[in-house]
Amino acid sequence: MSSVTYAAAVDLGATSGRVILGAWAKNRLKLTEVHRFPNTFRTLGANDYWDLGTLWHEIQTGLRAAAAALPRGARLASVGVDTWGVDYVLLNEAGRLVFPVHAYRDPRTQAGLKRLAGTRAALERIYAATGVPNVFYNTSLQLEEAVASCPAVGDLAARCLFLPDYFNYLLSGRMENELSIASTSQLLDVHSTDWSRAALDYFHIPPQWFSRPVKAGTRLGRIRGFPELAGAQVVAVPGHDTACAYDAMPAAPDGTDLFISSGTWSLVGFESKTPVLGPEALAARVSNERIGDGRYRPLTNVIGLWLLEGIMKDFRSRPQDNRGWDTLIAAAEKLPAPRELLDVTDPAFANPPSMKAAIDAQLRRRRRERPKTLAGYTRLICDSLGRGHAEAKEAFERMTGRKFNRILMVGGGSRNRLLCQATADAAGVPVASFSLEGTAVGNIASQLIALRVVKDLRTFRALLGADLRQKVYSPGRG
Ligand code: LFR
Repeated sequence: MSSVTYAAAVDLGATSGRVILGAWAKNRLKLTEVHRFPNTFRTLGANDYWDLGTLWHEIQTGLRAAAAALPRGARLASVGVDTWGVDYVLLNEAGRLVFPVHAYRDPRTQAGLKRLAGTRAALERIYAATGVPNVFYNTSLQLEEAVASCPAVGDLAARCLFLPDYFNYLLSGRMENELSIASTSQLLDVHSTDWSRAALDYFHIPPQWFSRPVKAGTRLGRIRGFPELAGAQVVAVPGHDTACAYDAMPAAPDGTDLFISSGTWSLVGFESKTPVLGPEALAARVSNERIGDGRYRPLTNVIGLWLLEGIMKDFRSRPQDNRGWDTLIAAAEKLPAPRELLDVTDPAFANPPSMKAAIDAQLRRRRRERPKTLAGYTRLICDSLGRGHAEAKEAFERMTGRKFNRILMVGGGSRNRLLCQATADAAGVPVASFSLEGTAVGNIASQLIALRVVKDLRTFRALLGADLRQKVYSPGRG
């Protein structure tokens, strides 16, 4: 075997996708972004859809770019795909799409969401069975709506694959459901690694659409359709981007670190051998998602940079590049701290036609003044998210009796000084932010372990941590 192992991570986010080539040599990982592209859903009539053909085209382009970026004579050992959670594809036996692929922000689940929210006994039963709270984007609600609005889909579809599963299928020819992405659905049994019959029945979802999930690290076979990558293995890495991001964090092995993967969503959570369940966990919307090996990642989903990304559309003065962002953040830092913060749990922020209008409406309702400038909104949003992060930490400490001494932050938001500082101030503990492409690193880590180049995740984290730049934000500014 050559002393360098090359692995490609396909990492799809709701607003952008990337293909990253990883080179692992002498216990160090070097990443090269070989392709990046924007992603967005499209609205047709009353519904929102992903443009799957474009996504696949971009993945192909990215993998070819990865092949072209390999040094002469080198071979790609493997490929892995991760995406945002919950969204899925319905296929017939031959692998043909039998239903359009909706985007999770599609409002079609609102009726089901309210129905379940209004039936206390069912809400508690589904939470006890799956460990996942009632959130508008859940696959459970999406599939319930698909079956109810198009009953014929019950006959047409033979399989339900989550998006990473589907791209793995296109790459390898094998249809499998991977565990971490399956755990975002609200259909997996929280006490096993198989599906919850209670949840499938409640949402009227045909159980035969799913196969028993495989653990992350399963090799699916050799890549097909890419002569330039012949021989590369397709590995079912943790298909959920958040699972990958968590895997990449160089956490202390004693469990005293809280994790934030900060991107379009802020995913605040930790690793655990047991799920966090019960009435308080349900009220705090704790989602017991899974690590690729079957353990738990209890987390809460705080709305995240979606607020900031959303507000940008309403300002022509929005930043165009990194320098523009630096200037904006510096201007926001100079402003006085807002007296009142946003209620970031406001459902109006989920998918508004204008984020500024949605924020202004909340401020008006609460008789607060609105900021005058983009910097003012940026300050308000970052401070409000910081408080949201801190509240999630306090709730976890209350529920588990654990104490988190430090917050580790990866993802786009870890580069946002204002957000990191606001989080440290509100939470009262240091925030260590890593200049780390978290999702891609976790994706590649799983491949290296599957290839037996690295022993296990603990070893990977220790090696990575030794090599990583971090910036620590101490609490106390505010
Ligand atoms: C982040 C993420 C979150 C999930 C949300 C919707 O990209 O995967 O973990 O809750 O997208 O799928």
